[in-house]
Amino acid sequence: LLHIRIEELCDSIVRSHRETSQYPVEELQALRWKIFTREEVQIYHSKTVDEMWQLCADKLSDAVQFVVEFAKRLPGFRQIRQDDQINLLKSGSMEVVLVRMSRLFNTENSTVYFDGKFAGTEVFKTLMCGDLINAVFDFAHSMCALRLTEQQVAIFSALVLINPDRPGLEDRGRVQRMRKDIELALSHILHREHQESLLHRLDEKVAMLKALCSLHIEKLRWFQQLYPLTVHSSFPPLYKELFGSDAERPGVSPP
Ligand code: 4D8
Repeated sequence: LLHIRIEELCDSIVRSHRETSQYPVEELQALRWKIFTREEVQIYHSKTVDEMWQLCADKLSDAVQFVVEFAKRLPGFRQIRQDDQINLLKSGSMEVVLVRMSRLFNTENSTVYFDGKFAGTEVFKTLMCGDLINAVFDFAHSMCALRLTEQQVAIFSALVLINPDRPGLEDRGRVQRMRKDIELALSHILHREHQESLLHRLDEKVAMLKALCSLHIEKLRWFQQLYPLTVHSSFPPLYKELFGSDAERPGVSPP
């Protein structure tokens, strides 16, 4: 009986992932030859720092929107208190975006699908955060090396999001219970495929994700100091809501 329940949970998580993954895997294979030309890369280089940040914040915000939808479709997520749901998304949505990025990463030429074609690190030069971009690309390489199946990516994404260790959770117990089930689902599929060794390697990825997200926030703080008005007037509200400083975050008015 427990077996059937875990199977059902796996299927449900995979379905949520598939329905919100933006690009089906089959479609991705067909896109791999589309790479930015030198002339097109020049267009990105001719943008100003704040124009390029604006473009990336918009793209990232779109990707986050799909992760929010993924979360909402996970069995049990809607039963979590709303403030805890927001907390989990604030701390985990960027991490899931980066996990998802590995599906759109071509290790043969170190490019990622961005703005309609495959882009190398040079496309992001004008962001002025080479260290973040290099670290994100390194992470994508190391994720791809694990050769996860779509099912494994789906369940790992759920695991990243449903994390009872996030600071500030009000009802940690509920998140813990949901987490336990996802852990069971993950060990169930890994056991079935004789890939228990992946468990340890995925733990390493969780640590890398944490570091990448702090770096992203640090870069945003830096950018916001230089271009407060761009962030204030032009960045997507969802991006500000999830990653912005308190001053930029709407809805938390004093009593
Ligand atoms: O499916 O939504 O089309 C990255 C952003 C991916 C950041 C996006 C990005 C993705 C992080 C733009 C800027 C990953 C897909 C496209 C846009 C995730 C970097 C590259 C989605 C998967 C690939 C393809 C810069 C999409 C890390 C950091 C952010 C700043 C605002 C400077």
